[in-house]
Amino acid sequence: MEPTEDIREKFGRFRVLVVGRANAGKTTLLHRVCNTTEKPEIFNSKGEKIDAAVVQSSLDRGYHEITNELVFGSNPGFVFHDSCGFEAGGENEFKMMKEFVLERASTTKLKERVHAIW
Ligand SMILES: Nc1nc2c(ncn2[C@@H]2O[C@H](COP(=O)(O)OP(=O)(O)OP(=O)(O)O)[C@@H](O)[C@H]2O)c(=O)[nH]1
Ligand SMILES: [Mg+2]
Repeated sequence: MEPTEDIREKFGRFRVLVVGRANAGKTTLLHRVCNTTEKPEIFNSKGEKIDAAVVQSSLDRGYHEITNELVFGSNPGFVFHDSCGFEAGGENEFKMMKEFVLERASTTKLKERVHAIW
């Protein structure tokens, strides 16, 4: 077996964190790369599915829980963490992102690690 296939088997799904300025188009980009207009399935950090209606109102406001996992049916091999954009002068979003990255960069479980930051 090729080494890359070997490691893919270990982490199962590729985990990507998306960060950037508020309103930059991060969420739109996720839909584009997955080539879909469908709504992603959203799971909380415990892996429990979240009711789409509950998150919709918060999605409209551009607020996203960084620990939530977004999975598009068209691309089940990818898990996305869609972070809340950084507003000028808003330190809180940046702080939450930093904490999340620090935790997920050091976890020994390859499955839970953030594999790429976009
Ligand atoms: N003109 C133009 N508008 C875009 C583009 N990408 C996204 N938009 C629009 O920009 C707005 C913000 O897009 P989002 O994808 O919600 O941006 P976001 O980075 O997820 O925003 P936050 O989650 O609030 O930080 C929406 O109204 C999009 O329709 C683009 O490439 N060109
Ligand atoms: Mg967004």
